[in-house]
Amino acid sequence: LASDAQSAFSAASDADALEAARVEFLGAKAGRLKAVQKGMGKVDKADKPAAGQRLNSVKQLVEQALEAALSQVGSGDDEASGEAFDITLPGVFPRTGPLRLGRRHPISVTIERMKEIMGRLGFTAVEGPEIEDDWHNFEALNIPLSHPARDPLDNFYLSVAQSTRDDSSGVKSRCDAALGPDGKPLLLRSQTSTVQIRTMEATKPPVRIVSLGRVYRPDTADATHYPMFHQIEGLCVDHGVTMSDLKGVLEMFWRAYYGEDLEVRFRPSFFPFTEPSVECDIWHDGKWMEIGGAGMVDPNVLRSVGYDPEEVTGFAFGLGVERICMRQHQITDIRDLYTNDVRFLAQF
Ligand code: FA5
Repeated sequence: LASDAQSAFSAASDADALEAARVEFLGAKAGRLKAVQKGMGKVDKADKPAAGQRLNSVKQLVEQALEAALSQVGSGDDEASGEAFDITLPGVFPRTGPLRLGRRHPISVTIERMKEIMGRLGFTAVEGPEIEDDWHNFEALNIPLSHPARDPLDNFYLSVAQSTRDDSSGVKSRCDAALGPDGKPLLLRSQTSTVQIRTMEATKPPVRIVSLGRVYRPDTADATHYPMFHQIEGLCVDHGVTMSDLKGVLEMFWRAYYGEDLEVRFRPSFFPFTEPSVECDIWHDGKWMEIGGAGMVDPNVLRSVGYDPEEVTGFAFGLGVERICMRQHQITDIRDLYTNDVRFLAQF
């Protein structure tokens, strides 16, 4: 087998022929060496170590012969034959196959694009933590203790698991709620509105920020829902900010993002942290798809961060990044974005 391989490799006059010979002898599925390897199962137990050693040394010989032939083909006789070497030809990778370039995930591209557009509208990008405390996810956002949004069924609360060994009864495990410095439960943030609070606590008005990041909810996955998704949050607080500023900014954002006039509708809605509140839908796949909420920042929220609602007013919005990306690329199922099938992802 080794001498067959040596003759085949040295007879190969170009890279294609050498690759064909490599597949014949070293191919991972149907190579001749593989066939011998498969036959090892039938060898008597007593003969196995010797047969294994023999197989390894044959494999080494075949690989060395390939190496030598590769350097021959690689060194190329182009100069000798007078042919010019064309550096624009695709590379030949006899053993690995062509190397494929990776690309950025459509959600990452969407996020960068949104940041850039909002930046042009004067909004600075800021970030906030994904593990949040009760104050920033609920309390400061005017979400009282009794509000259903705090329900453990609607949030991923964190817990700390502890195992202790005790002489009489062995290992004991217990699971306790993970608590923040205020003694209240910590959770994975369920909305990026938390960043509104963190920003206002740290800065005096005027404020004009945008925040893009992951949020988590125990929603059952379907065509438009996923338990982890991204939101884009916008906040603008200043003297005399009105609802028409909100509509104007959102309309400019749509137009810049989609490069067209979009069918958008605003519906009256309710959020504890905005008053009045609206829900925003866009026309997608033959029906209205909800993409986010918005409204005028509730005076209680302004007070909770030490702002005076008599002095300043503000608007805020929070939109689902996946849904905006789906509308752009005509993606009909959000789950496709997270199955990590490269055949799907390579299309963007
Ligand atoms: C909120 O999260 C509010 N914080 C938005 C807001 C911000 C209102 C500021 C007012 C002022 P809502 O729960 O409706 O709102 O979520 C906003 C958007 O996130 C939805 O419209 C939808 O586009 C997206 N979304 C919600 N749940 C999911 C999910 N499970 N999977 C994918 N996208 C989702």
